[in-house]
Amino acid sequence: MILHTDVETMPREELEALQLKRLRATVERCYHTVGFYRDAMDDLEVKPHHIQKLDDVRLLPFTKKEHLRENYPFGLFAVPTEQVVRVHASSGTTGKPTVVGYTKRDIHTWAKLVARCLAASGMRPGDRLHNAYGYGLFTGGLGLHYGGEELGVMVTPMSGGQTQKQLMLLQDFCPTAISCTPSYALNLAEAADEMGINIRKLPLKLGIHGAEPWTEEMRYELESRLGIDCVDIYGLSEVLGPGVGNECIEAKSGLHIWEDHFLVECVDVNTGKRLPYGEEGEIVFTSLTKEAFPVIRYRTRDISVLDPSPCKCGRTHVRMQRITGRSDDMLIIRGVNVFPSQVESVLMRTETLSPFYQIEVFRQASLDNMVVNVEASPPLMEQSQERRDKVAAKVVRDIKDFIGVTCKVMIKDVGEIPRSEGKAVRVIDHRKH
Ligand code: DLL
Repeated sequence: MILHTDVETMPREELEALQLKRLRATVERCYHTVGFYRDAMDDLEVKPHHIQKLDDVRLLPFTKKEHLRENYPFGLFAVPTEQVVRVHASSGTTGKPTVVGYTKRDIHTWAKLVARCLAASGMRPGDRLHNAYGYGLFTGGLGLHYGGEELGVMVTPMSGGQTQKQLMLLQDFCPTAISCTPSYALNLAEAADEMGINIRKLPLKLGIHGAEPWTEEMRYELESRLGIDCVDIYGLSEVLGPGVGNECIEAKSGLHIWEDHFLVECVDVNTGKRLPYGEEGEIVFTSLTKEAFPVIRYRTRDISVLDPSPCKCGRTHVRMQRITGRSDDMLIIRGVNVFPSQVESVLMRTETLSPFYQIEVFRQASLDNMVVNVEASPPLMEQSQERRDKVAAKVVRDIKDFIGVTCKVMIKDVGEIPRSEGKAVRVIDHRKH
């Protein structure tokens, strides 16, 4: 393993001592510079000096997405705006976006953390990165871009879309790695097939995918279609952007959270109580080094499990299993909790289907109905309607067996499901309209 920094293998005791020092400084600063944090702590009668050990983080109030909205645009900044050199924003589906800011030092810290992610993914100085994450208010494009430059790789700032041009540059610039959402990687693989381009023959050897939930089955699909290794990268604008955690290429089993910069907890979605390692819950982060936009106990709504077991790569930072989904994307269908990623797993294990799918939810006669739209694979397209009906019936049974919900499966023709250029829209919930 080639480490980007020694801190990645720091003994836990030392790492935790560093975290405590940084936690105390962050809480002290938030209390004295951000009215929202001071009020929230005063309400709970917690003062910065109450934080004596790491576990005392539990005493602190949670921060939620709505708090960011209420303080739009710059109300949670902990430095004067003159010291902020960059803002990003995540588009809310309704109303105002949530805005985050970075000082010069934050931008540098971010670049170093993304460089660490790229190194953990297997990239080295001298490699070439084709960056197909969107540039703009979204953190993906610029986040990966600065990280690549920091590591010393040649970055192509391609952004999303223009799929044919992407394929041309993949052939001409010979990148060794591509960064984009997994759904866009799939879109590229399909377009390459259509254009008769064999990506497997190119020097490309690595895909760095995240920004949306994806499954092991999707990893397998992408790895085999593109002939590369694929690793998971995680982050969210409120906490940093990409670069909060990354899988290591050695184990490809869970994302190492860079704990020298983020204190991570897993809590019960309903009660907010801390869960022991190994139990599934909502991931919560406290930033330890952010200057412009520190967060205290930010509720991500991302559902996962923390795994402290030693990793074969030698890194000591805790691993977060792949995100199952967001609590707000979880569908409750007649009392059964369903994440789109669970449906994805079932679909992708069905050979006669293609990996393009979308879920629709309706309410009819006060009952929830889930319809899974999925495309036929090209060979199934050639076959009779009867054969398609049989495949659909099998998927209905598999979804009932694995997820416990009864749904309808509609097998569509190739090209009927919209292709993603960034974060795929997996669910259309007609109950919300
Ligand atoms: O998606 C940052 C990012 C860019 C991460 C590029 C990785 C690569 P936001 O737009 O704020 O930031 O969305 C954050 O996306 O809370 C998760 O729900 C989801 N997400 C991000 N990474 C993953 C992942 C960027 N690896 C939200 N697996 C997060 C599953 C992910 N979901």
